[in-house]
Amino acid sequence: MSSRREFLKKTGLATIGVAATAAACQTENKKHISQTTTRPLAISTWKNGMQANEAGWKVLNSGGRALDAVEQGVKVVEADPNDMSVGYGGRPDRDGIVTLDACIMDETGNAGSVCALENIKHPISVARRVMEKTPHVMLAGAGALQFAKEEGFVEENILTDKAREQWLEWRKTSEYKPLINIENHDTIGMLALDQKGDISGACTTSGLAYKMHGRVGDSPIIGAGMYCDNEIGGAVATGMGELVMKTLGSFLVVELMNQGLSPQQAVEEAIGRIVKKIPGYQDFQIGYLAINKAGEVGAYSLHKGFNYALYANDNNQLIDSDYYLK
Ligand code: SD4
Repeated sequence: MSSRREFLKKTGLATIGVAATAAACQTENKKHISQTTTRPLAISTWKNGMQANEAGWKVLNSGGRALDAVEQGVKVVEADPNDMSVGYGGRPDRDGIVTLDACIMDETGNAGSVCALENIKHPISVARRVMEKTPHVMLAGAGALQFAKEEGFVEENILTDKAREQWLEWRKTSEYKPLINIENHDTIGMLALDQKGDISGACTTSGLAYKMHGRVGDSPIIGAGMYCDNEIGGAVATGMGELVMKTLGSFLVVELMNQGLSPQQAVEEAIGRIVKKIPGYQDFQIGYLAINKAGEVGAYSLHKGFNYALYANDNNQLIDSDYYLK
């Protein structure tokens, strides 16, 4: 056992979250207390996580694999034209092209990812094929599209009229100015713990609206937008990807749990790392979710306004995250 873990054990910090219930954590003094659930559980970023959780729960509740739950869950959001940060209906880059980033990780530590993928509605399923059918982890751009087509995915226009009209409006000024919680924060990151106790995660997005063509964010980067270790837990990130990439946020959260922190302590520490290391962090939103093997859950963001969906104990709930900048 590491000395850090021994220290945490001695001070009782490692077990501080164990007795908390989800209800108790909605109270004012929830600082550092992780919500405890029973398995299975599904947790997803933002309000659209509610529909992802519904689909994921069907898999989990019938004894299915966490990997299938997260894929089925995020696919619902990818197909939804009203979510303008993910898949079909996503906002384009500054040249009017929708480019998609996604990654997935299973309970064995296998991972797959695609980035800057065009014209495919379900990048998460392409990422899964990369994981399962290639010796690689990540395929980019034209190569990812070529692979998707070889695998039978159909090329289609995923730029909706609504997204195109908004982009044409934006082009009048071409001003790129992120607005906290509004610029493009509906990326879906999802984690699941199945009945067997296995953990998987998925993350999928069209990235920041009106980004430079070719820009890739944190979401498809294993360890940045999402990371799972089946012996420890999993984490997902949302928000301004550059800040998450510079701190390798999701890996950091999982590693902090490995050192003995609860999910809530770990996500707060990872936000603290951004605060410490990245000047100007106040101008951006970042949200982290984490789970561990015991079914404890953590959520934390830089700014007010991050919410997430937690499906546990047969109940799907939208919960406001605690945050740093009070
Ligand atoms: C990105 N992290 O491309 C994504 C955007 C996001 O909610 O999460 N939006 O930087």
